[in-house]
Amino acid sequence: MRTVTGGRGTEVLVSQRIARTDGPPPVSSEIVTAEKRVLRVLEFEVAAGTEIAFELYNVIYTSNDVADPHAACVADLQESAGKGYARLWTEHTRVWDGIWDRSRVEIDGDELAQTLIRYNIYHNVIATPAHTEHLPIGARGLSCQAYQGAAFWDQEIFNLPMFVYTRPDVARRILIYRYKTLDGARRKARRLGYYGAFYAWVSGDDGREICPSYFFIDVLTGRRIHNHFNDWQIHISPDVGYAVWHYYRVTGDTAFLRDYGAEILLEVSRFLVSHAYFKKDKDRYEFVRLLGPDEYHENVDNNFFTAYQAKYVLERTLESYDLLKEQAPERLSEIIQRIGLTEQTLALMHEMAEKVYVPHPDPETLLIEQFDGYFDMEDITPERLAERLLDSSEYWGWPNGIATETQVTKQADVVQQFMLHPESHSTAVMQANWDYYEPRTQHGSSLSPSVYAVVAAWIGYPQRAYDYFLRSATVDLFNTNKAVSGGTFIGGIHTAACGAAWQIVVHGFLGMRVDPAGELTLDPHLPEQWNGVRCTVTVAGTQLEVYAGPEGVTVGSLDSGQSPVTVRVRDEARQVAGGATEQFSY
Ligand code: IFM
Repeated sequence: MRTVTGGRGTEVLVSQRIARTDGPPPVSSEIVTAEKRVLRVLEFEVAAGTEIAFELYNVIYTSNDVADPHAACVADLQESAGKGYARLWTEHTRVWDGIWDRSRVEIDGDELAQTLIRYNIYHNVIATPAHTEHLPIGARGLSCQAYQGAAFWDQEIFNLPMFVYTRPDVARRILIYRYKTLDGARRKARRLGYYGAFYAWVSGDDGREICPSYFFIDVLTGRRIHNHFNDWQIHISPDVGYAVWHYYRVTGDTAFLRDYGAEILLEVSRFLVSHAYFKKDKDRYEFVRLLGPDEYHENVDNNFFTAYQAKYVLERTLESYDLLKEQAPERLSEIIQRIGLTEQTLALMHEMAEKVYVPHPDPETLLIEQFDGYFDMEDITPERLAERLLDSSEYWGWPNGIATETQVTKQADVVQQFMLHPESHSTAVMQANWDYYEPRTQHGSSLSPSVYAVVAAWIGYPQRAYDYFLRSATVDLFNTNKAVSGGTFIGGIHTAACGAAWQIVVHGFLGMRVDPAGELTLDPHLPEQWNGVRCTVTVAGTQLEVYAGPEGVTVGSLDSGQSPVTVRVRDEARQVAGGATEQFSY
């Protein structure tokens, strides 16, 4: 069956071969088309009381995959039927064994958690177009039409870290997708009066912004609500820059930085320079009229998360600029010429990296204000606020939802920054802010519980972390997230939560990360239900098996030909040589 999509003319071929395995072929075969259905009708002569068996071979290709989907379908069908079911099954199992070998997470002592982590990793894998540099990871994967298979920041911040540490080749391809969609991001920046790259909030395959301005309706009046996810949620651009650097830090892939990453970083920083305002009286740069991750509050100034991401990415851009200047000067000049990077803009990047305003923790309370004026708004819990709803499916956010004038946040925002930059604040600051923001967070986004889980594991709340792990990892199993909000269907598999489950276990409970100096560090804090956790990760090209138990950590390099890796467990750092195993006691 051949069909062509209406929007972009993508050809989709679905082909099938059916063979009876235990008797004569059908006496007739006919294709019947009915409204919205194409049926194959087969007729067999079967003696009463007997069964018949078939083998069905199905092949799907689109013109996104190959130039001639029809030829590819026919060739694959022939090859598959030639191999037969048993051999195909063996080959299929081998591929999956390879995937599990690289992304294994085993939780000892908790079958429920083991099942959940496996289920979530599986969904993160199947949502990811691992084979191509041309497609993003959809926020709902391919599970339904919500969000049109398009990427959000979910891709870089929630789905990708698992691949960075387990299948860096896949992470690289997904980041190259962002490189290939730079033109779409440049067009969006220009359209809105900026320069550089303003990535799409909802990015289709060519990077075009496909987030509508009217996403929800006011269910009380039936009128459309104008949200600004697409033009004010600017953190998407530094989030992509953050992921570029994170990938580079964990893999050491300088060729990627040279060929793709540096240009993304420079274009994102050009955008940041063109967006910020310089406040002369305060001698600082500010980002105003924004939405941070908490989407209930639009049109806010100095959102902490956005400002921190911007500063971090400006600094990393300048670092990669210097790196290219030293190691690949021709490539750097080529980028500079092509994107029109002037000395003046470069100087502004330096100045901004120093002078961009990032809200600080209050010296007494240690609290960080989510955005200007947040602490002055009505202080109420989500549960009490919900009593004000006139209709249970009302949208809570901007411009006139029930949360807009209150401190109730849709999802982690300040705490989200801690998850991405664990080295940026002390445990005391993280704990004070977790304690403050957690009771005010409604978790109206499936992204939110995982963030609270990861940070809870770091600040000495392993059981709270465990509860949030269960909540995040079961979001689609128990249908705990709303499927319809403000009249819009947003159900399906929440792929960000699937990717985040891996992060909760590995980054959260094992405390694993590659620190700015390039060392692999571990600081496990397991919940009481778990005896130990074993996982496989790849750092700087070296595959490692890590086990954290009650007495300590074991790190083994899986091949003697691999380069040594420096591993730090709490205060003790050691080299793990190729093929060797090191034990660290607490
Ligand atoms: O990217 C998220 C956003 O943070 C909250 N609303 C849903 C989006 C897609 O998952």
